[in-house]
Parts: sequence; structure tokens; C-alpha cells
Amino acid sequence: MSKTLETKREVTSESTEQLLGPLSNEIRRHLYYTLGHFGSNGDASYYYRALAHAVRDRISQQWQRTRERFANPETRRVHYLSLEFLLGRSLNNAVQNLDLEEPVREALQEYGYHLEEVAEEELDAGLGNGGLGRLAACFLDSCANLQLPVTGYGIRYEFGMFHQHIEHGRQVEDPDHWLRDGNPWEIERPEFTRTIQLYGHTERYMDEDGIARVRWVGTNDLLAVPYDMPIPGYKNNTVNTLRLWKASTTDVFDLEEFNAGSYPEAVAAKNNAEQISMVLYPNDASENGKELRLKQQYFLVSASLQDVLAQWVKQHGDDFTDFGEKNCFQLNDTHPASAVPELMRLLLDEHKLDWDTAWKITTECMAYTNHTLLPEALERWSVQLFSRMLPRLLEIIYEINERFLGEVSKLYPGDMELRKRLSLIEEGNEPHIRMAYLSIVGSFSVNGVAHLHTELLKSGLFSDFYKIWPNKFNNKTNGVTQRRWLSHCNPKLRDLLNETIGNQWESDLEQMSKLVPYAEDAAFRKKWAEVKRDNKHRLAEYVKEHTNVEFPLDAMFDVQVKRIHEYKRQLLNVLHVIHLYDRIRRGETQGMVPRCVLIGGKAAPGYHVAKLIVKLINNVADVVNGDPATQDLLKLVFFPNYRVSAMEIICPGTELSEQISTAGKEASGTGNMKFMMNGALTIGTLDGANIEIREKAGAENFFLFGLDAKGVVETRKAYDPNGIIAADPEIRRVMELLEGGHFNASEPGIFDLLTSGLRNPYDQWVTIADFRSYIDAQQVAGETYTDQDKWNRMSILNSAHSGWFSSDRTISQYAKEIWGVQPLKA
Ligand code: JN2
Repeated sequence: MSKTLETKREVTSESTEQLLGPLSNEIRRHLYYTLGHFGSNGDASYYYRALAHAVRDRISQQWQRTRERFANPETRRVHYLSLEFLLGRSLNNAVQNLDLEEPVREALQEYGYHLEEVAEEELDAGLGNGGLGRLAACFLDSCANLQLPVTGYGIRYEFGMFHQHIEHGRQVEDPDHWLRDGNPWEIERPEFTRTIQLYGHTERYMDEDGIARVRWVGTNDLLAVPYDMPIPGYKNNTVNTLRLWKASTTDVFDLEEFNAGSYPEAVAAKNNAEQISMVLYPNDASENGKELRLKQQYFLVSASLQDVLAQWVKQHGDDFTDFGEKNCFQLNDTHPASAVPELMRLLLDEHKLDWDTAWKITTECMAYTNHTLLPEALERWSVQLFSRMLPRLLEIIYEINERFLGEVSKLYPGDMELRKRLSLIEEGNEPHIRMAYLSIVGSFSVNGVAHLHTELLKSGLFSDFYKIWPNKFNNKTNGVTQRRWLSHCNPKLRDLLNETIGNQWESDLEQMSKLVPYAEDAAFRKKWAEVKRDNKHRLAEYVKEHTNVEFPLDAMFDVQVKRIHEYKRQLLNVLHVIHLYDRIRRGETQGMVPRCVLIGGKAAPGYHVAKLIVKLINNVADVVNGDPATQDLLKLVFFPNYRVSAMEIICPGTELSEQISTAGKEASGTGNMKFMMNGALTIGTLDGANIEIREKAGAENFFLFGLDAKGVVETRKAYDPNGIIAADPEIRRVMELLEGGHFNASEPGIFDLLTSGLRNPYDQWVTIADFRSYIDAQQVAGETYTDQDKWNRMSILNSAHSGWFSSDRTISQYAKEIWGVQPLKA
């Protein structure tokens, strides 16, 4: 045995403090030693990376100290499980939260760089599709801000959300190799690598105590290697963690093949395992049933649960008595729903608990958030696929189902229809597992993401479960972080707010209500308008750069950015643009204000109709922008490659926010909140969080139109879009332009699918039903805009009443009402 040294020099957070020098030296050091950059002057990308490393170093100590605080065994902890974290860029966020803006600017000046220029070099971490993924990122920010012991768990996708560019008006996807130049924000933690089992079969056996047990054997194993990303809190000495798993091959696997003399095959196997974390699935809100997707889900779940259990065992040994009381797993939709049977498996098979104990623990610590009512997005996995890939989990799901249906029969004896409706297994020639039902049965909390959404869950989709467990159901209206979505993205407004109401709003957005009296202050309104104009200028330059279309600054900037989906009704927006174009061509421009309409968003690569909508927007834009008759009265652009960093420029420059989904379809929406904070007025339906936005802002400060959720259901029963079109000359002319090929002269018939959809009495989105009301609300918005004093008053009041929509408020509610966790003060 080798003799260990008596005294080891320990690396503690205290002993590392003196290692760091002045920031400008640290930048130089990283340029030279970390990046091997030797020139006197380099491209901005090197300076970005050197600065990012220097900033990360300054996070390390607070990060370590936060970890130490989390490690207290008395602390109840939360683990936020999500297949998506749409983080965007990190540099500015870290600089802002660590209060390093001034020193960073000074240090960069020595090298002749501006912070803005260097920050532009960072690629977005696009590890998400849209709303659900960005919400997870806002939540992490708020958890750190509130000093809550919450860890995010996700997948380190090699390729994030695809990049979109437009060719001949159509979307083309390019891979997003965001890690190509390295990621200065991550730290690999190979010491916490976990093994993940797949496939194989189960066996029954007697353990040493003569108890019948099950083991899962003959599996294909792979490794999950964690990479940690720091989530800095806002000037509070707290740095939380996002742990992202990368898939890798096991050494065991290699060795066997190696001995068999097939070294290249052994090395190639690495590829196979690594596929699991290779790419983010880009189909927002529709399930696809792909085997690789299920593997990703289980990979995340198993690695994360093992990670949490290993930490538990280190502190408590095999005593799981308090595990459920000290841990909470928040499931971001059903994507991580296999956490329910996987925690059962780990407790039963690995830690030898009995069923009742394991089930009590599991249902004490699982909580489920639903993010959609759309039936096509409700996950169902084929039993056959599950039994092949995760045979042990399927057995456990069957057992959960048997016991649950037993309870149902006790409550409602003889009701076989109900049993069938509530079963976790949907029968049919190909039986499927209903992941939402599994999540409900396995959780103590089920929440929707806006008031209306939760009500619709209770009365519709999950009504049978609501009858059994009314107390499980609760609402947590979404929010967004004002640190990114106001303070960082709108520095001019930030400065105006700070000089007017102080800077408390950065960590307490309700402070914004102090703005209310300023709506009546003409001098303040002037400043407010100047800020908006500066932001419009910045947006116009951005639009010009990426689309080559000029946006005149006196026009109203009218924006709809979000995933392209039929229920979000970008088509309705285009119909309105065509209507305005038609009016201009007919000389009916009375009361019309100049408008610049911007639409942006990605279509799922396999969603044909959504892609066709992108093509239509581009074709209409070409005709409208190319027609001398429109002058400066109307512009339309499709903004390519919409993403987090684009929204940071778009939302401050927006005046009218389009939130026009078919009522009852948008669970919440979160873009609507970003626009509101930045002083845009909303034109919208009574859907998702729009309803709450209107309540807070005041009905008089919101342009409402369209059917409500009940009205949509009623209308569908006897919907006659052709009758509506025939009876309304303005709508008829829009349809005639579309159907007459005015926007596709060289490609006849390409939009027939869209026009026939609009005319279809079974059109799910009842677009034509809302068109007249939309035109009228747009007319009111336009007329309001001509009274700039009035518009600015309304704009100020919108921002002033946006306090409720901070994710700090949302997370405080999760912490109190679901998680039962307290802040850990630094
Ligand atoms: C979602 C919901 C959402 C999904 C995304 C397959 C499916 C998926 C599934 C993602 C994938 C990737 C279910 O539409 C709502 C918004 O109204 C709401 O504001 C946000 C946040 O709560 O969630 C959206 N839902 F491969 O993104």
C-alpha cells in the first residue's frame, strides 16, 4: 500500500479567492493559456471566450458555496426535470447578475472592444423548441434569484434547435452545432457518471432474506456523463446548477468487443450510445412516437434519479424514510414521466423497499405540469416498444395500473366504462401507455400554466381524475424573468425606470405599479416614447440586415413571433395584411396608420401546413413590399431564424403584440408577457394568459377580439365559413386575392391547401369566424395609434401592470404551494 501524505493541501472556496487577478489580466491569461491565442489582435470570438472564462472563474466560489448550502441534509430540495432548457446566451446574464458590468467594460476597453460586440459572438444555447423550454430557463433564473434549492436536470444535446433560413420563400433547416467552438459555461463532472440500462429482460429471484425480487438483466448499458452549467442569481451570491447529461459508451462494452478482436467495431459502438444526446427533437407540441425520443426521455430520467439517490445514500445510507419529504421532482410536461416507474424500480429493485413504501415515497415527491390541451401533443407510448426497451418499467406501470383501477372500482363499483377511460393503458389493436395519466396517478400535484388552461384541464381532459383527486389540481400562471426580458434586453427602458421608480423592480416586478401616476405626466410620456423610438430604430436596423426590408420609424411595429402552428393562427395575421393591402390598392385608406408587420418563427420540419404558412407569409411580403401603391403604409417581413437572442431585440421595439390563437388552445403563452413588460399593447383573444394580462392591464388597455373558448366550441357545431365569406365583401375580396393566385402567380395552386382549410366547415381553428372581429379590433388599434398621447398612456399602463407576470411570482407560488421549499440565504 502506498503511504498517503500526512497533510494534503485542500482546495476550498476560501483558498481559491486569491487566485484571481484583475479582470483584464484574467482575460489576457485565458486568451493565452486557455485558448492558445497569441496574436496582438484577434477576432472578437477569442475575446468572447476569454471573457466568458474570466467571468466563469468569478462565479466558481459562489457556486461552490451554494452547493455547500444545498448539501445540508435538512434542506428540502427540488429537481426540475425537463427535456428542454432554452437558455439563449449566458455572458450578459452572468455579467449583469454578478454586478460586473463596469469592470468588464473597462477591461474590454483595454483591448479596444465593446461588451455588446463581444457578447454578439456567443451562440444561443437553443436546447428547446419554444414556450416549454424557455419557461424552464426563466424558472431557473427565478429560482436562483429567490435562492431556492432547485437543480435543473436536462440533456446536453450536441445539436440544439435547427437554424432556419429561407429559400424561395420556404423554410430550410440547418444543423445547430452550438458546441463547435467549445462551451465556456459548462464544467464536465465525470466523477458523477451514471450507468443507464436499456433493452434486456427481467428475472425473478430470492434475495438473501428469502424475499422475492426482480432484476433487470441482459441489458445494453451506456453512460450518462454530467456537464454542469452555472445559473447565477441576481446580485445575491447564489449560483444554482443546471446539470445536463451527455450519453457515452461504457468501457465494459468496448473491452468485450476488443477482446473479440473487433476494435474498430468497439469504438464505433461509442457512436451508437452517443446518438442519444445528439439532437433535440424539433417538433414542438406534437408527439412522434420515435424510439430515440423515448430513449432520450428515459436516459434523462434514470441518470437524474440515480444522481439524486446517490447523494441521498451518501448522507442517509439506506434509510429512505424521509426521502419523499426532502425531495421533489417537478416534471416539465410528460416528457420525463417515466420518472414515476423509474423511481419505483430504483427503490424496489436496487434499494429493496417494499411496494407500499416505495409508492408512498414516489407519490410524495412527484409533481406534474401540463403545458397543452392539444390532443396531438398528448404523449402515448406503444406498449410493445416499452416492453422491448424498458421491460422492467412496463411491469411496474402494469402494477401501478392494477392497483389504481382497484381503487377506482372501490370508489365507483361496477363502472366498467370509467375503468376503461381512466386506465393508464389505452387498449386497441396497438395498446399505448397514456403518459399524462401515469403522471397524474404518480404525482401529488398536477398544475396547468394559466387560469383558463387549468380550468379546462379540470373540466375537460382530466375531469375524471379531478373528481377523484380535486386537491391534486392547481394553477400556476406562467411568468418570465424581467432580468433578461426587460433589464438586459431593454437597457434604455431600464435606465428610465431606474431614474423614475428606482431599481427595486429588478427583483420585485410589482414595483412597476409605481409607474401608474406617470402615465398622466406629459414629460414622462415623452421620455417613454423616445425610448420606444430608439428600440424601434435598433429593430429596424436588425430587420434591414436580415431581410433587406426598410421599416419606417413612424409606422406602427406590429409583431407576431412564436412557433408556426395552425392554432396560433399566423394565417389570420396574413389575412389581415392582405385586407390592408386590398384597401390601399382600392384607395380606402381613411383612418389607416402606416404599419410594419413582422412575423417570425420556426415550423416543425415535418409539419407541412406550417411550412406552407411560412411560404405564404414570404410570398405576400414580396408582393406587398414590391408594390409601389403601398408606399410606406404597409410592410410585411418574415423574420428568419427566430430565437431567444432575436427576441431580445424584437420585443423592446414592438408596439403591437399579436396573441391571436383560437380560444382554448394556447395553454398560456409567455411571449405575450415579454411584450407587455416592454410596453407593447396586445391585440388578442380570450386565451391562455391573455385573459389575465387583460385583467391586470385593464380592458381599456387591450384590443380584444374573437370568440371565447365556449364560443369556439359552440361555433364549431354549425360553422359555415363559406357563408361568412360570401356575406362580408371585405373578407370576400381577401379570399379572391388569395384564391386568384395574386401571391403565387408563378406557382399556381400552391396555397390551395390553406384556402380550402379556411373554407372547411370542420376547420378546427375557426379562423374565418374571428376574421371580421379581428379586422375591427385592428382598426381600433390603428385609430388609437394616431393619438400618440393616448397610445403612450396605454403603453405605460401595460408595463406598470406587468408585475404579476414575473417568473419570480410564479416560482414563489411553486415554492410555497407545491414544493414547500424555503430560500437558503447566502
Ligand atoms: C409547449 C407542450 C409544449 C413538445 C411542447 C414534443 C412536444 C411539447 C409538448 C415539445 C417535443 C417538444 C407539450 O403551448 C404552450 C404555451 O402556451 C405555454 O406558454 C408554454 C409554457 O407553459 O408551453 C407551451 N407548450 F418534441 O411548448
